[in-house]
Amino acid sequence: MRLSVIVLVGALLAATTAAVPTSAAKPQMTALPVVNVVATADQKFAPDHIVLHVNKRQTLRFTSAGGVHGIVSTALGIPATMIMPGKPVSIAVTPKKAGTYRIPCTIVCGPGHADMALTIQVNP
Ligand SMILES: [Cu+2]
Repeated sequence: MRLSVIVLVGALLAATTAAVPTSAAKPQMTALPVVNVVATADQKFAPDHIVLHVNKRQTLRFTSAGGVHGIVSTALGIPATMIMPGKPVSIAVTPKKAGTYRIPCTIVCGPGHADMALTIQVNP
């Protein structure tokens, strides 16, 4: 009896999985890959310099390897965001203007805080 129930559940799962179209439903992959930025425990962004492009949407994924950090950039449309250990945060950015943007850490996080900054270079 128990074996037949397991077989039945297995068959139902297989039928459900098979009913989902896989190839036809996939959208064209036009999005850029995610750029991962780590806020380190010794008050640095790693990498501390990234390159984006005008009018190209890019997702930045921030994680903290130690300490609480923050970023904000009105010029790039990055809202005030806290970066905390165990809580990765993703921000979509579509730069409008070429240039070099220095984004300092917004939360006092340790002795290296004053020098902690992410540089975003936006190319045409
Ligand atoms: Cu800081």
